Amino acid sequence: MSRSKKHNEKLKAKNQPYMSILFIVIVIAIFGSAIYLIMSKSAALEPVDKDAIKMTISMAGFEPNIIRAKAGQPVTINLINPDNSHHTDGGGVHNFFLSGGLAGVMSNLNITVLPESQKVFTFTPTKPGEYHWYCDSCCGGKENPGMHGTLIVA
Ligand SMILES: [Cu+2]
Repeated sequence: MSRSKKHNEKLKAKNQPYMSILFIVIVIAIFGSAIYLIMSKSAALEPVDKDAIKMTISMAGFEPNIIRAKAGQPVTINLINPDNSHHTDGGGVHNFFLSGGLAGVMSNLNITVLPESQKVFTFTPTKPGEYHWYCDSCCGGKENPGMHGTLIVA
């Protein structure tokens, strides 16, 4: 009996270094995956339309979040979403919602940009004034204070 107990303890001691190595490998795998997910978020997307206003939309909000335009002149925006689909809030999907009529445009602007992609769109505001746009996706959207912007039409 005591001999078998001794034998078991010997085995345990023998396996200890392997368990430590296994533990370290698992820790490295977990941290490696986490770092990969975080880094892949910042993958830079080059705008497809170099003449357009480059605007980034992410969990950090709109950048820039103020646009100046002249009434009657078209505005083209290259909207880039660098967020990946691993975001728990809305799956990295964002959008640009500007209520129609307010800026003199015929209908609502409702441009949805999927994770790690971009969209180019053009509209022509006709009435001078200050207009509000926001993100209307489930990232927090309108309720998220960072997900807003202002269009100033002169
Ligand atoms: Cu959003």
